[in-house]
Amino acid sequence: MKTFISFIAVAGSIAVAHAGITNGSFQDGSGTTATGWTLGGSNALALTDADYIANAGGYGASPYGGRFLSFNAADVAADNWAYQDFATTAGQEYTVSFAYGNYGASTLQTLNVSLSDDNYGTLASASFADSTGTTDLSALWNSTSVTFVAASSTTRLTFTDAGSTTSSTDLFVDNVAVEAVPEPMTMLALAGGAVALLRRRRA
Ligand SMILES: [Ca+2]
Repeated sequence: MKTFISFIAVAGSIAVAHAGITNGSFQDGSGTTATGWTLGGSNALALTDADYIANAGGYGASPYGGRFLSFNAADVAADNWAYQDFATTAGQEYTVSFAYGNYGASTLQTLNVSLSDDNYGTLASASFADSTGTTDLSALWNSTSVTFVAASSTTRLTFTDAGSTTSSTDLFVDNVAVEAVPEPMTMLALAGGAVALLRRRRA
């Protein structure tokens, strides 16, 4: 029996390496849809650089490919959202990284990010604000991350537009990725290797 449990533990740790977000750069989709994502509210859109350049007077291009997620385009109210459920291993720590930015006027934009388990219990949540707007699609991005510990085999990542200002300003999200945080023993092994290298250099 002990052997059987050990086998499951090893299988679980192998599965962690394959966890990930589908279509984290919003490149796959058609029109205003994005493969792997559920977009909701009155206006959460996966749009292209070309849409913005043609319709909103922007210039440049997203460094994360030609498509990205846009909230409150065309000055509609905030409260829109986008979510995706992805495979996780309970007890494993993960980091969700992404880029967000304020397109248009320099008014406050706020992005809420939450991770929830399969009972909709909140595992982590954070709020990101950007009050510096630009119409340069290549320059508006801020890269950041949120860390959480999974509690079930599926975790839901939700982005919500929490901005109070929507006139002449849009909130963008792109380059979403999830990675398992190495276990403490792995970190110790890596640190041990670094110390050994330093000792070798000094010798
Ligand atoms: Ca993209």
